[in-house]
Amino acid sequence: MRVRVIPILMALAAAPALVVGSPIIGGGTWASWPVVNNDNVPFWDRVSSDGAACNVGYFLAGSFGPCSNLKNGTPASGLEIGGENLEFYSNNNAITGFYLAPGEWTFTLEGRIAGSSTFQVGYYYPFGPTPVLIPLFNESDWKGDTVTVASSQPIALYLMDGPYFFRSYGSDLGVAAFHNTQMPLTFYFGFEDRPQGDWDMNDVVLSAHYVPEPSTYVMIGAGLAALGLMRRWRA
Ligand SMILES: [Ca+2]
Ligand SMILES: [Ca+2]
Ligand SMILES: [Ca+2]
Repeated sequence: MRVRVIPILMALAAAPALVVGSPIIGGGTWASWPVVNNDNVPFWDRVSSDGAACNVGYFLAGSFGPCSNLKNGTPASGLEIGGENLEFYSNNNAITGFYLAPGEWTFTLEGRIAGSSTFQVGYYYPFGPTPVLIPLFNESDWKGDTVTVASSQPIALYLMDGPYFFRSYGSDLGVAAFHNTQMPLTFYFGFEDRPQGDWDMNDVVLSAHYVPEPSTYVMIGAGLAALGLMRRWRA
């Protein structure tokens, strides 16, 4: 019997990823990395007013810059996390709404490229009765600064700069989501900051590490305990 139980235990050990699936939820799917060439396909691969190789795709994959609106605290070479392993979230290459699954999200400020000294980026509860904006970072924060959010509800992301406002779910869409297939619980978010802007999505870039909410582990723990009882009962 032990021979048959061990594979089940191994499957349960891998269960957090299986139970959760993608914690980026909305009307899209993960699409493989395109040619990054400023041709408007997909939606974030636009000519940036910051320079010839300055949209969020260049920032993530490499060959980023030189970009005229590079702010202090933004890496001049981008993140260089490898285009071949990247995917982006969309519906048929179009900008697509999404929110983030409940759990623990640790956000890191990776790029401050907004042509502004007054931006604020943060999160809100997209299904709450009252939209409350909770800031994560602003112009006084630096690349590498982190904030951890533990939420039992889904959250969505926003960027606000004076009268300009974009969010990841609902109307005013202006946020793109990415991940590296080699790092299944790490995500990247690129923001646009102007309705009449260039849609290069490089104006603020966050990375985020996700830990599923504790109830997921409670369920898995209960499953493991039940298996342990089964093994004892059968022995
Ligand atoms: Ca393209
Ligand atoms: Ca822009
Ligand atoms: Ca920009």
